[in-house]
Amino acid sequence: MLAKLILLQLMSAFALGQDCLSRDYGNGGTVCVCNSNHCDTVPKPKKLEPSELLIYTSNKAGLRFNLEKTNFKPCAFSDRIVIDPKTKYQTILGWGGAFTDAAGINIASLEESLQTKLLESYFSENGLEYSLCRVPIGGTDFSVRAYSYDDGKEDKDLTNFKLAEEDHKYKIPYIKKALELTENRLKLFASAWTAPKWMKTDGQYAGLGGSLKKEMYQTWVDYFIKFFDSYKEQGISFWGVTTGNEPSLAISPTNRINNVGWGPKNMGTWVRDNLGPTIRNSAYSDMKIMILDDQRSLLPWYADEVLKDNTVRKYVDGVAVHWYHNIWPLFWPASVLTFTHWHFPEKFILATEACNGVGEESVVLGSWERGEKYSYDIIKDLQNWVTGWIDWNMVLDLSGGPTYISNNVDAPIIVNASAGEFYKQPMYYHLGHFSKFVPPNSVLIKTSFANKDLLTVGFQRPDNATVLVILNKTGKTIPVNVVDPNKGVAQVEIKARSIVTVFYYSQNYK
Ligand SMILES: *[C@@H]1O[C@H](CO)[C@@H](O)[C@H](O)[C@H]1NC(C)=O
Ligand SMILES: *[C@@H]1O[C@H](CO)[C@@H](O)[C@H](O)[C@H]1NC(C)=O
Ligand SMILES: CC(=O)N[C@H]1CO[C@H](CO)[C@@H](O)[C@@H]1O
Repeated sequence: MLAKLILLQLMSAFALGQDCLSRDYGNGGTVCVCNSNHCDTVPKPKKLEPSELLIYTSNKAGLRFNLEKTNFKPCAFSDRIVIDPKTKYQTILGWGGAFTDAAGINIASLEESLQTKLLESYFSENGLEYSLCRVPIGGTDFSVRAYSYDDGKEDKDLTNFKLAEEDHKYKIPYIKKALELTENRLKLFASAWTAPKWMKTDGQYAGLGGSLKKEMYQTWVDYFIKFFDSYKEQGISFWGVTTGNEPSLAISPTNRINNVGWGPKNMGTWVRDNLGPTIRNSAYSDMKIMILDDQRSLLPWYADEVLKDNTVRKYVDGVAVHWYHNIWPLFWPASVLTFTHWHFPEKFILATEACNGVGEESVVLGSWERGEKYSYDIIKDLQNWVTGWIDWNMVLDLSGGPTYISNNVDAPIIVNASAGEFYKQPMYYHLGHFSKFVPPNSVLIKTSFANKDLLTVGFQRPDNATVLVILNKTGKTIPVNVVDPNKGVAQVEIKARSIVTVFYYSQNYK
């Protein structure tokens, strides 16, 4: 009888997607363990009655996408979140992470059924439904060696250009799996770290002041096109490209990350004379071109300088920003993103890289605080016109690698290959509270809320569902009233130290 009861409880937990196999490493939170027999999932929201709304909660105490249901009622209370579906802001492009060599190496270290569970955790209908991912053009600091696709002597015609072993073993197979799992809805954008040494002024992958030789401006774009051609041959096409990862690294005397340095003036010239016209006249003419791909602290200045030339402005679609202002949070408020939006309202702003563990302990298993840092940053970005948020390495090992320059950091999924397990960190759930419920083409809507202890952001989805994501970093549970002028009022309890997604269909839903 007892066994039957437990079984029943287990079954209902599974149906609700509450099947986290919890483990506490003593770091202020828990991970969910996935092994060859088990991995927690989160189903898509089901059809609802017009008056119903769903509340998904993950919290420090161990809930993961815990589902509760409540109803709108026709009267109002105080302390409320008021939805204003008529006031609309930016349209969402997507959510995701990066297919680095390190991610692929860690996926490959698992047996095949566990590899599938891992990719499903990010991409399937029962996972986070990632929609927009980054693919490095060649190696990054999260590779096991420094390389480009055309190493050796100068080769201006790129006759020796060739994808690396890493592409064939660690990127292409998993990108194809992800495309399959999303029924090809997954969009990809590419970012290059370093050019071949012979294209660079310093003849190195990561030297101080290393930039592109002027006579290589076109060759570097031809190299991008060869990369797109090579991936196309493998059945993989790209939605976008950035001007290159973190051009400002080249001004740091201690930098060890392979890169190409760009000041805004030269970047503008290169986009105007080479990257822009070549892409627009290629087989990839619709590809989105993003500038910067670097720290928020360079805004609004850097974008102002690059885009002040109208020809450059015509070629560019968006501005890509990284999250490492979180290391100096006071100095670079998210409002610089809004200034950039005001200066160039037709350009989208996309957050293209983020991770915890820089300059601190690399991997902290179960850290709820690191999850909160993700959702806090996402909400602040969204409140300042950002259209999507892309994580860094999707998967790392227990040491936060591999990385050939020992630049170890944290990731939302950590693999323990010897145990045949992987661990879903709180960061995975914090990002998932957005990616799972806010598909591309959702639009930000206004939400007004007086309670300073909660951060809130609201969306209208293309299917006319309304989604609210609410972060409570306080140690107290906060009851709130969700007020929709067309629906009524629903009471929702926002648990202590939690991230909550509220989901319901608006009156326009058919
Ligand atoms: C990883 O797996 C090994 C082998 O089972 C085990 O000894 C070790 O404790 C695991 N590490 C963590 C952090 O769980
Ligand atoms: C969403 O609302 C719009 C406007 O009322 C309507 O035209 C559209 O058919 C609705 N879509 C769905 C999926 O209900
Ligand atoms: C959004 C947010 O972080 N709100 C609050 C969460 O709780 C802490 C501790 O009480 C507050 O300092 C934050 O302002």
